[in-house]
Amino acid sequence: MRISFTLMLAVFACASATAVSAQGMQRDPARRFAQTDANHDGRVSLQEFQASRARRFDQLDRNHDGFITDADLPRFVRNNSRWSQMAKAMEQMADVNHDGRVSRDEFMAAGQELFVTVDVNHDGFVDQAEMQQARERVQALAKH
Ligand SMILES: [Ca+2]
Ligand SMILES: [Ca+2]
Ligand SMILES: [Ca+2]
Repeated sequence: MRISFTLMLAVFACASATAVSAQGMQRDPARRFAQTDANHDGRVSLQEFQASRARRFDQLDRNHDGFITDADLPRFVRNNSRWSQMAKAMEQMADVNHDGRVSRDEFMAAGQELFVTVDVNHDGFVDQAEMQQARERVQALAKH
């Protein structure tokens, strides 16, 4: 199975979102969108997207050493061979300098690439429909 870089990132983002909702927070995708849309204009700019990714990095870097490594992956990801395979492949692709861990800069650069992919009509903003489309692509992927 071949998976594109950006879809992989989306899967990883989705997995971490699931981890967050497993902790009883941010269950509702519409609410999650509203939280990312900081100025509440109904669309997410790159700036808003990256601000939310910066927060996500802090969530993912569970041992707070400034890098995302296997050790930071939630147990449900590590225990699921498909998820962990995807997460590892994502890490390898985001790990631009190949030091075996994903730094904040590498994570943010990967986020920029993800934003461009999700912004299907290339107007510089991601709206709810585009977000939904991205979610469906990830869900379809996870079923294979
Ligand atoms: Ca906005
Ligand atoms: Ca690295
Ligand atoms: Ca757009």
